[in-house]
Amino acid sequence: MQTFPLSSTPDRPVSPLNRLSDSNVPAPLLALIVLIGAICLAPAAERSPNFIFILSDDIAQGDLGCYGQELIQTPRLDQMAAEGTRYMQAYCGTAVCAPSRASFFTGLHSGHSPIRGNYELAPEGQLPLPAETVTIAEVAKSAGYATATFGKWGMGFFDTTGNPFKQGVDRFYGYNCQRLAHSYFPTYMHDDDQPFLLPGNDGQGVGETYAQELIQNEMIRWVKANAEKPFFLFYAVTLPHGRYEIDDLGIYKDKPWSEKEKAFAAMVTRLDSDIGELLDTLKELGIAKDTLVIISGDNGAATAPESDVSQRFKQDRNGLRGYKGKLYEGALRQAAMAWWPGTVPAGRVDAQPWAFWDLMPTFVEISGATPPDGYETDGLSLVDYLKGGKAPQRDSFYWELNGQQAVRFGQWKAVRNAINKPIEIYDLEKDPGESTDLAATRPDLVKEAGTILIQSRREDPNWLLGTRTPEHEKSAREAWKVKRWRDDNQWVPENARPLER
Ligand SMILES: [Ca+2]
Repeated sequence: MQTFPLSSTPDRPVSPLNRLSDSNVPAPLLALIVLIGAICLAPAAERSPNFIFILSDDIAQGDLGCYGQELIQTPRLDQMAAEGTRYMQAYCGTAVCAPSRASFFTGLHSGHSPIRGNYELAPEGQLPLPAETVTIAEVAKSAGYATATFGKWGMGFFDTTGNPFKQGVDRFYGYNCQRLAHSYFPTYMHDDDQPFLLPGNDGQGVGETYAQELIQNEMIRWVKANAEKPFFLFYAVTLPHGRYEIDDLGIYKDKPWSEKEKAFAAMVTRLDSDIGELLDTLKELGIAKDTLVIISGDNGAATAPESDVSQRFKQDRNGLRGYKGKLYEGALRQAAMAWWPGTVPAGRVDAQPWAFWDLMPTFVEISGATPPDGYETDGLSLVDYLKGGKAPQRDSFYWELNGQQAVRFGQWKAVRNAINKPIEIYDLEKDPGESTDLAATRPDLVKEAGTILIQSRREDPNWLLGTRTPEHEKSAREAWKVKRWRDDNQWVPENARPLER
C-alpha cells in the first residue's frame, strides 16, 4: 500500500495535536478537531496497483541467463527472476508480432481476436483494431488509470480505428508501424501522433540516434510523472528483434564473434539494463510494492536452431521445437516473469500453463475495474496464481496463424500446419520437444482435436481458415513496395519536427 506525505516538509512532520494544544480552543472542539485530523492523517485508501506489461520483441528462453544462457549477460533480468516468479509455460497470443500483442491488448486468443496475423497496410501501419473492441487500456481508463504505450504499436495507424488514442491509450511514443520498427536508427518516429526526426539516421543501418534510447528515456519520464496515481503501461520494447543494430557493443566489442552476433548479444543486454532501470525507478519512487510487472517475449526466438546466432549462443531453448512463425512450443512458450515485491513470490519457478489472453481478466481483478460494454475475454484471472497459488484450470488453449492451427488440451497438443495437412498429436508431458507424432495410434485424440480446432474460432472475413485472403496478399505487396520507395528516397512525413531532447 502506498501513502503520500501530507506535508510539504515530510521529514519534519507537524503534529496537529501539538500545534492545537497551544491555542485557546475549547476541549470538546479540540477533541473533534484532533479526531478529524487523525482521520485526515490516516493512510490513504489502498490504491489500485499499477500494471506494467513489458513485451520484448522476439526474446526467447534461450537468450536469458535465468533460463540457462551462459554467453549473453542478463544480470538484471536474472535478478528480476530471483525477486519474482519465472514461468516455463507462459504462452504468447500467437507466433508473430501484431496478433500476439493484440491478444494481450484484447484479452482474446487468435481464434476470436480481430487481429490474427501481421496484416500490412500501405502507406503505413497494420490492420487496425476495430472501434468496438474493448481493450485493456480502455479497461484501465475506466478504472481511473493513466495509460501509455511505449515502443512498437502495430495495431493501427493514427488515421484508423486502431489509433492508440482511440483504443484507450493516453500517451504513445515510438514506432506505430512494425515495418518502420525493423530499423533501430529510423529517420522518424512518433511522439503521441506527432512525427519527429532522429538526427544522423538514414534508416538503412547504424546511425547516430538510437531509437530505444529515446523510447526508454521517455518511458522513464512518464513513469516518474505518473507515480502518484494508478497507471497502466504497455512497454512494447523492440529489442532484440532484427535488424541487429546497436549503438554500443559494450562488453561484447572484443569477442571473437561476428558483428551480427555481437550486436544481438548487446541488444539482449541492452534490454536487460533498460528493464533494470525501470525496476530501479519503481523502487526509487517507492511504488515497487504497488506495481505488478510482467515481462514476456511475443513469439519465441526469431532464429532457426541451425542459424549462426543460435549456434553461437547454444540456445537449446530448453529442448523446445520450432521458433517464430510456427505453432510448436518453441514459438509459443515464452521467456516470462512476474515481479511484484511482497505479492508475487520471490524465486518461484513454475511450469503451469497460462496465456497472454489471461492478462485482461487478471488486470480487471487487480484494478477493480468494471469493464465497458462489449467486454469479452477468453482468459481466466491469474491473480491467485501470481500470488503463489495454482494456475486456473481450463479445457484448452488455442492458436492460429496464416492457416496453421494448434490446441493444447490437458497433456496433449495438436498442430495442423495447414488446412490440407494432417493433425499431429503430441504428449507434452512425455515429449515436450514434440518429436513423436501420435496421430496414427490415437485417432480418438485426432478426432477430439479436430472438433476443438473448429469450435475455438469464429469466422472473420479478414482471417480465412487455411489461407491469407487475396486482399491481404495484395495489401502486403503494396505496403512493402511503399516502404522500399520511402527507404530509397529518405522519405519523412511532411509535418515531422526536429527532435526535442
Ligand atoms: Ca515479434
